[in-house]
Amino acid sequence: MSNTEILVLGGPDVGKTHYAGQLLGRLRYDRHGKLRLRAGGVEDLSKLEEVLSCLEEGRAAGHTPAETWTGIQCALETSSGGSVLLEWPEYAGERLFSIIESRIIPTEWRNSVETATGWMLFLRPSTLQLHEDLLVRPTGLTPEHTSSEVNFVDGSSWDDRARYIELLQMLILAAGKSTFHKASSPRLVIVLSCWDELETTSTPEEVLADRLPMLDAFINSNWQDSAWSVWGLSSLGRSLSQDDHDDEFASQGPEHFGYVVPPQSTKHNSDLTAPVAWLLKV
Ligand SMILES: Nc1nc2c(ncn2[C@@H]2O[C@H](COP(=O)(O)OP(=O)(O)O)[C@@H](O)[C@H]2O)c(=O)[nH]1
Ligand SMILES: [Mg+2]
Repeated sequence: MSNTEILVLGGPDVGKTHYAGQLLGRLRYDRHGKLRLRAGGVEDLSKLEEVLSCLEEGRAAGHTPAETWTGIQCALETSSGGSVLLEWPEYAGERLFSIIESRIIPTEWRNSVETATGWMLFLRPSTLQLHEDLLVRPTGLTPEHTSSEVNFVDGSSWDDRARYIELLQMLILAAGKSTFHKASSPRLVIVLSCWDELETTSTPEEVLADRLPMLDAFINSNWQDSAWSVWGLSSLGRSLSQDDHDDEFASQGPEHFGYVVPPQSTKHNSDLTAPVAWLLKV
């Protein structure tokens, strides 16, 4: 059995945990997906079981506590009969952002960064932090900070267009890769999460290029075309609340909700395992 680790990357509140919960449900029960769980192929899934049982009641699950770092291991079977051992980290997104702030990559990350064969970066377009810049400011307006005594630049933290480039640069370095040639490994999946919030008819590539053009250009110039892809993801298909039950969601069951929008497509596909399968070349 080949041992494959997927490094899940993403800040807080981008939908990593709900995706993991829904993925577990699909791997277990969906016989038509590209990947499924081997019988007895998982160790401790209690963290994800909690998520799934909230969803079964039609409720959203809570936030992953900052001290959590769980590596979930599952043995998977591909639709063509192959097997892979998947390692899936579950952690609070704040830990990822602290790498960029402190410029130190802690040991817990280092192993995964070096050994993972696939990186999965979660971005939630509806909550990106994008500060005003020359490109978006209407022409003819004097920028406020030039006439003020204080040199004020909008926003108190990183602009997400720069943040994720910086993150990828640090990880490429930590993985011991060079950017001299375009990379063929690790394979990279960009997940544009909570796709239902966008109400768009664009392809995932169009949304990435529109919202994060610098990141799109950075990846294009450092990864081979065949080694990276962009997916829309809506794990739940709609927004759920932690307190109110969504009766329709509960009565039909979480397995009937959620979809991905595959690369270069605008169509919904209910196989939530597809981006993972793509990373694993299944
Ligand atoms: N609209 C919508 N909201 C979602 C979806 N997936 C997750 N969410 C919400 O997004 C928030 C963050 O999700 P969570 O999985 O905890 O993010 P994490 O911090 O990255 O693990 C929660 O309030 C979820 O209810 C989705 O597919 N659509
Ligand atoms: Mg979480």
